[in-house]
Amino acid sequence: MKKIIITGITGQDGSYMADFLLKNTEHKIYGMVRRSSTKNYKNIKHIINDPRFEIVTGDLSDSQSIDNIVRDIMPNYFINLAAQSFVGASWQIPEQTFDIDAVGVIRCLEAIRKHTPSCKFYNAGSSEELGNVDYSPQDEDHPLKPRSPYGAAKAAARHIVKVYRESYNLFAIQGLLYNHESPRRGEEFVTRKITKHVAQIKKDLDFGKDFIKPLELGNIYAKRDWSHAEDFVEGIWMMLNQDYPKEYLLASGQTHTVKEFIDKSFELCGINGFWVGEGLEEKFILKNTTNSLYYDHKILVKINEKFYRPAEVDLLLGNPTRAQNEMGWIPKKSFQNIVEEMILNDLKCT
Ligand code: NDP
Ligand code: GDR
Repeated sequence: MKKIIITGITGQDGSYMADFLLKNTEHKIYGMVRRSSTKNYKNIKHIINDPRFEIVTGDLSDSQSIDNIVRDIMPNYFINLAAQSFVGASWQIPEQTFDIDAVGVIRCLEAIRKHTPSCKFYNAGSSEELGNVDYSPQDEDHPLKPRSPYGAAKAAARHIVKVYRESYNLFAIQGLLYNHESPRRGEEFVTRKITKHVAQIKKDLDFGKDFIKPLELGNIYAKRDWSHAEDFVEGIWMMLNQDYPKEYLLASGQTHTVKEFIDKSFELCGINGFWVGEGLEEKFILKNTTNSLYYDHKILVKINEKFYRPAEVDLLLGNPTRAQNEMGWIPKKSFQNIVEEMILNDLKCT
């Protein structure tokens, strides 16, 4: 039985990674949580009593805690999925973002180098490192051109992972992962924000509520390459189990605007509407299909400047051919499957 440390266990990817490893391996999983006044174990409540799962306390901003955890556990794998992961917030808290997402990676690498250099290390890289892209679809050779403090921190982490790999002969890699979503996605990310709100609108309409609160968004013309998080944790495990450390790009190979995601969400809820206006005045309006004056021309979506970013990444589209051909990675879930699963989940929850 091998020992695996997963950081970011309470988040989307960390919790799916733990599910995948508990199901498909015999290994013992140590999920690292940081201290908080209220426990946020929603994504891991179903595994908390599994005898092969154990919670350990640490924080990527605290080198001593990382060092102690690695020294005490002596893991065979260290999967670092913890981060200040919200791009939009990285302009408000740039120092903290860099400390966790870049310097935090040095803290992990140092602990591994000192205590267990044979441990395989994975760090969560991001398409945000590519930022203002030169060409599409992007591949593993695309230059790093970040547009946010978050992207810059992940790009710095990529360099330091390479430096430790080459200097100390560590199995240390940083995958290049495009957007991936699921019902466990945090509620401020655009996909979950949309599915949660559209599900609420659906319920309000079904129950004949008078006031429908519009969904307020920023740049709905941004294009993203969306996949399902479950497909990606499998890809991460494949990357970690090669004979030699090699970094791959994981993506769906398709791109969609935020607006297309909104349209698909309403369509799946059976709500008809139409777009009017431009720029800050653009709106999605309910089409009256019930002949009821009551619902006519209700605004379902509108633009709010406050959700625009100081610098935007307009288009992301990844080419996953290398991961597919060389590792045999085959993603299972389509764009339609993802939106459907998230909408159904939010209809149950809201
Ligand atoms: P989430 O935001 O869902 O999870 C982030 C996790 O990091 C949470 O468990 C959070 O804990 C933890 N964390 C934050 N700060 C610290 C800290 N100082 N010390 C220890 N833990 C901390 O992110 P995802 O699961 O979506 O993403 C996983 C990783 O992949 C991240 O590194 C992200 O940047 C990267 N990534 C994600 C992509 C995506 O589309 N999802 C795409 C590309 C990269 P808490 O619950 O206490 O806040
Ligand atoms: P992203 O994800 O920045 O790609 O980072 P997010 O869902 O936050 O934004 C995607 C796009 O939608 C636009 N957008 C809005 N975004 C949010 N959050 N809220 C809004 O109201 C809104 N309106 C429009 C954004 O401007 C953007 O263009 C995610 C994170 O998981 C990162 O950790 C990860 O590294 C990258 O994906 C790949």
